[in-house]
Amino acid sequence: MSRKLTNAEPLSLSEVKNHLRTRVVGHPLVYFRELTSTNQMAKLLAEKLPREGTTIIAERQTEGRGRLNRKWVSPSGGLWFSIVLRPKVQARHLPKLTLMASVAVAKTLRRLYGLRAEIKWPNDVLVNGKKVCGILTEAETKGESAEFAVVGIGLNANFDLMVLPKSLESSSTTLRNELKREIRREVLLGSLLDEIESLNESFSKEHFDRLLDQWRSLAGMIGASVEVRVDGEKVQGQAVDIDQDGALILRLKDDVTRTVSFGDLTVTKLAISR
Ligand code: BT5
Repeated sequence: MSRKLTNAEPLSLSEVKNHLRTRVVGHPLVYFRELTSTNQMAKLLAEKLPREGTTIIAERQTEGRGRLNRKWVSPSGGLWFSIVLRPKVQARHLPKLTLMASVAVAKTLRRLYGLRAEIKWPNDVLVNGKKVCGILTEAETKGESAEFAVVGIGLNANFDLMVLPKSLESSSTTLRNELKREIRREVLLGSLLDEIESLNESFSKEHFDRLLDQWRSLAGMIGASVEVRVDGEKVQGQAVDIDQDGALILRLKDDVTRTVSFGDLTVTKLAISR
């Protein structure tokens, strides 16, 4: 007996457009059957076109990338896309775009499918403790100001977990595996772009407090014991909060506080209740 592991039906752009209520994000919306990486293409276009909102989607990526040039596995049936944003904020605020995108993804997965999606600092969205989405923000800056940012979102949507390499099976999930059915990616993409447009409007007005509050209410690891790998060093402690810049605040042994701006986090013991 053979089970179809991926959905071969291409994304319908006209259906996405029917669901889209945005003025900026998703205009234009450009779809490719295959690309090396949507972030790579979005950066190329951002350098040539002055507009904000260009969104690149690929059915599959041959060189999908995570942070530190790690490989992002991107088979067909997933939702792999990148948005060009040009927020008029100082360059130091740009890392918070990743938080913004993670809020958009977690809120949308909760609203559309009733999934208990949780954010894991700094750039993951998890369902049932497993990674369903990763975010990669890359920016071009000029001195203190931001030229543009590309927010790349990878969401494991309509393919079976077995499509991913064995090494990722225990840490990852897909929407299809969680919901036991396929979803309309067009509806999901349209809703995500709507959410991102509205959060990006607040972002551009520097209403970061609202964003950080939403982030806190969706973050699963606050209060948990965690280990963060930062440049080869392992920092252990309790995740207490994030600061104004989106950096993680940890309480170490002896009540010492340490703030980390980037790293890979593993939850070692869940918080009892929040
Ligand atoms: C990320 O990096 O999680 C960011 C992923 C961003 C992907 C999107 S897709 C659209 C756009 N175009 C791109 O080229 N990239 C963006 P990081 O936190 O460094 O996690 C990378 C790690 O996640 C890998 O080393 C694997 O362990 C794991 N991984 C790879 N593919 C995965 C998948 N499909 N699902 C779950 N985990 C995966």
